Amino acid sequence: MIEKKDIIAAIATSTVGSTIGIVRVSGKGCRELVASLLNKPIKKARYSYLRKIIKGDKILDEVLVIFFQGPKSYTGEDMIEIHCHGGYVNTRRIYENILEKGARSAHRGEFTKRAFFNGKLDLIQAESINNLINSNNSILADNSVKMMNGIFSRRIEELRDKIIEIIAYLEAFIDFPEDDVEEVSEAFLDERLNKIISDIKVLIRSFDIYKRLSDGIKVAIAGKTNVGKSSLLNAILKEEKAIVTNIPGTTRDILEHQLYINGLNVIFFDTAGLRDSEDTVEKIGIKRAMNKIEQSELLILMFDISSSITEEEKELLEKTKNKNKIVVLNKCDQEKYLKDYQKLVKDVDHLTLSLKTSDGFDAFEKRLHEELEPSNFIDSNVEFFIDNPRYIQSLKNVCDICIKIIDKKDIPPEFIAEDLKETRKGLSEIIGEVYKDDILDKIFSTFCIGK
Ligand SMILES: Nc1nc2c(ncn2[C@@H]2O[C@H](COP(=O)(O)OP(=O)(O)OP(=O)(O)O)[C@@H](O)[C@H]2O)c(=O)[nH]1
Ligand SMILES: [Mg+2]
Repeated sequence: MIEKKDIIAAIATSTVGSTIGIVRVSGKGCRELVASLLNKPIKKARYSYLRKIIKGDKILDEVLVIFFQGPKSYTGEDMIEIHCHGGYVNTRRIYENILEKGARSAHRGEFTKRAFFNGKLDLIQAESINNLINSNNSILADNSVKMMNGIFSRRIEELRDKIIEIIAYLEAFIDFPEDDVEEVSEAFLDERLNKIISDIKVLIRSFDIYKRLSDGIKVAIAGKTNVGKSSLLNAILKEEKAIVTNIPGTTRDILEHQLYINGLNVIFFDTAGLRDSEDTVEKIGIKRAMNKIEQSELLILMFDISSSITEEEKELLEKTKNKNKIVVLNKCDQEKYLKDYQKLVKDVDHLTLSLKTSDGFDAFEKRLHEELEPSNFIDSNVEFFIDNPRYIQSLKNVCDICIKIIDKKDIPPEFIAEDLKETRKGLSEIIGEVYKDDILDKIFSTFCIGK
């Protein structure tokens, strides 16, 4: 639990290289505490005052001070934000002066924890704020904003209300069996519970979208040795990241590089060129390349039209026939075998390219961006997706209990009601209506100080 009477303070912005620093103060009496540093009262709430921070006869900084009167504040209690000039020393000394006046350093996530205890947000919303701050692409950020605005909380409340309704029917029968209260039929129970189970399964499945987006969309670049895979990676990244030489077998292990495309976190894998090799290290590299090709969500399959078709290339094309891929005929500046390759890939949509002259690269990049449209990875019917394993575990437990009730026939209604109360508790724990202190501590310890 929190010490409600404490006034807490924290620097909410980065102290390195930022032009503005924000010091947050929260708790009853914070207005008077900060005013004592300004030698002037802070009269109005939600009003920005330009004030000097004074220590003895010295001016420390000229700052903007905003007072938020509880409950209309982030934490739900009186709060002050001081916007000072940035930099480590300046922000830090203003913060330390606040501590000297009697505030204490806030713990990680303590502002949000207070907001939670003061009913300003539920646990899902609190965690979404943290997810928003930590999101590594704009789709995850958009999802966090939806969660912050309660889209998932409402879904959980609906599920909880459906369960409460069933419990109410069961209890009416348990409490007043002689009063003509109709018994809850198995069919009725099965229908209601099956609906709850299917709603939960949709939610659980949506977590896959999160995993995919947060881990990154995997794109493998593959082909025989020397086709220009590493050259293509460098061209995509617009940086000389991978070693390029005319020696076949230059890339021996998988090179991994990350890029944001269309707001998606995309991981490119440059793989070892495929050829029949006796070299132990190269053989391992080729095996790894094959695994990466299998795991990738998009494959860039490259051919070198300046050299003749190999058996490995024919095999690779066959093996990847069902894969989502972009087929590239590279080295069109030396198109000696163009006709052979065009014949080989006649049934597959393909692009011709020269990484030497950059001919065709714009078209390739356009195609790559089209393949990496977020709509290709997120079903348009998905309103939001679950972005936290904590919810998955709780939802699975609820689902399991519902399945158990359906599967076991002839259970007395008292037992069913008890089981359903467990599911209700599980859902309430997700929102934080009921909670355990250690779970809360664990959740808020992942937050930044000042949030
Ligand atoms: N003429 C010409 N040469 C190219 C083109 N693209 C790449 N190269 C050259 O082909 C050689 C091999 O390029 P890499 O990018 O190292 O090929 P790789 O597929 O990564 O090769 P491995 O790692 O050995 O499998 C280098 O000398 C490149 O400069 C192109 O479009 N035209
Ligand atoms: Mg290479």
